[in-house]
Amino acid sequence: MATSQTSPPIPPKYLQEDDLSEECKKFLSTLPKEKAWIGSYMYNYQGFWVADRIIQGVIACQQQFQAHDSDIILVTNPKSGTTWLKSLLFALVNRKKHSIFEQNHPLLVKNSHDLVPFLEHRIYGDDHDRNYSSFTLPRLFSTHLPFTSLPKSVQDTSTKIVYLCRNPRDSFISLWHFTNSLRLHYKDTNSIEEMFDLFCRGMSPYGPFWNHVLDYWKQSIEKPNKVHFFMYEEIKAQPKLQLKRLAEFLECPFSLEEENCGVVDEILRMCSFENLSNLEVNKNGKSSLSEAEYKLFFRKGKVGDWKNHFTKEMSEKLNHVIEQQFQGSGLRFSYI
Ligand code: PAP
Repeated sequence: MATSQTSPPIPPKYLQEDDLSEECKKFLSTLPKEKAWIGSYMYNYQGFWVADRIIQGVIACQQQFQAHDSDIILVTNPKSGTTWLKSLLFALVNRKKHSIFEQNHPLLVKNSHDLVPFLEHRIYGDDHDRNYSSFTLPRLFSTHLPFTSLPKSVQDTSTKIVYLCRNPRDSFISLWHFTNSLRLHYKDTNSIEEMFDLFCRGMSPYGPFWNHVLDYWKQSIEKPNKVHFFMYEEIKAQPKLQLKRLAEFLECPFSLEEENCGVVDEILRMCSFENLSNLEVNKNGKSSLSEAEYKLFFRKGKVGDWKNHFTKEMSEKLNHVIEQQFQGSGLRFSYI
């Protein structure tokens, strides 16, 4: 009698590990490895932790990406507000080309990850536009790469870097939820205790979290015209002020007329969690590159959700780590 055999469902692209080149697999075998937050393993490359699926793209962009003087690169630790700031940046920088009052503004039909690509999420040399030459100027990109691992041309040109930082407590909670949602394909989740331990030991994607933040923080002090450093919590608290500062840093300040016409307010409204998370593309769309559902990038969008998850012991442990890692830097994270 024939038995009916069902083959396991094909995993989404973000979980596929078999499309790595032989050369890359060989290289990975020489690196320290640790349990990954989503797939099988993450590897320590140039002092930071990165998933095997991404590493090929990281190396390719380091070798091949050619920055232009007018480029703008948004940098974040994962889950620090990347999707939000990509939207704000796109709306801000392209406001002459796409009026923020336009009925068919690109942000209404596309997720900001499709408008502002991650440098390391594509394999160069494929059939895509190799040097992003079809992009209009100024070109907008993003990356999670630590400062010392950026493609050299980013440092050698007048490319501007916008760094968004978030309270590590909330970044951790956001990351834990996000990676567990992606893991559902395996029908298992990672416990908060296990991932918290990895996070505190610096083993999170692109971590250690603190090294990532501190390197850009120092650069922003040394080169304030090159690196603009600000916090998710600051945008939440003073959105108008922070957006205007960002516009000044990018040398595209708002005119009085724009302010009077409500352009600043409309950009903030357009990019608000409430507006973006309710758009069709963000409710039902997914990334063509990774197949991750866009709705996963909109969870709560709040400051202080960590308090709903941390035990007293977790709080004390992370306070201690934060104190140790950031002491003397001048950087402060609120407990709110
Ligand atoms: P990424 O680094 O993987 O691209 P990222 O966009 O930084 O992810 O993380 C998503 C977080 O930003 C989520 O936080 P939460 O889990 O604490 O809720 C998400 O809700 C939040 N977020 C997304 N869009 C907005 C927005 N428009 N305003 C405020 N927060 C937002």
